[in-house]
Amino acid sequence: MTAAARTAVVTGASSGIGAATARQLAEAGYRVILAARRKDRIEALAAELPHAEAYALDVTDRAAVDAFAASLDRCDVLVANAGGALGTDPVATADPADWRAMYEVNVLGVLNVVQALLPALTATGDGTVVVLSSTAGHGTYEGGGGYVAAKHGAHVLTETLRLELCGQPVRVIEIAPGMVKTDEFALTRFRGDESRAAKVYEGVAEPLTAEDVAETISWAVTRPAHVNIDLLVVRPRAQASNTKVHRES
Ligand code: 8X3
Repeated sequence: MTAAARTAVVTGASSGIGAATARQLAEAGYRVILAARRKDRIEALAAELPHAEAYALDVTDRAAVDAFAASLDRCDVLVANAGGALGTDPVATADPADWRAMYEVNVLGVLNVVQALLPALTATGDGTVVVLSSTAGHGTYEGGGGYVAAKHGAHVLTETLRLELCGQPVRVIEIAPGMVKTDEFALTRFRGDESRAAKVYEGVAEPLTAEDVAETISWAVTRPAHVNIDLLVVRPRAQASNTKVHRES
């Protein structure tokens, strides 16, 4: 098997951590399948990379995910990155529709791609699942509510999967980033309100970049097959916990 034949699927590959991961796995020699809803974006990125293809996919649509899986000739690595936050409303007043949407993409979206691709991952004899959770999957913060609950769900899914697959040739890796400044995460959370989105990073000297996180993913994936990085928590130096961030005034 040549290095180029090894295939990595990256969901949420149209921007941010997903796009940066697609780039880095392509540089590492993988054939990369970029999956995301925005076809124009993934097609443009795929055109820049060696051995890359774009596939328009909504991970919350199970029939579409099954059709996607059926279209693949192989899958060695799955990076389940698609996810996101909606709002920072307190539990007392948050919109249940936001909670439902966050559970759909952050938990059921991961479940869908894992279930659909697991047979192919196992068939390679050396498969790797990477789930992008978050530090929100390991502790809470005020206003985090629905996102924290969903990311805890993604963390639990990942831990459970690792237990259940023990003895099979599939590694299960969780990457939990803290504050990452990407083009869209905070903007989506605040529904396009640029000034609220900018405040998330205000005074923080160096939030993580999508490339910083992609490097951790690429590093974990490229360890020898017997080495499973169970959980990698990565934050900027200025962030000591979900609620302690150093801001320069
Ligand atoms: C993003 C980290 O702190 O916004 O997953 O929840 S946080």
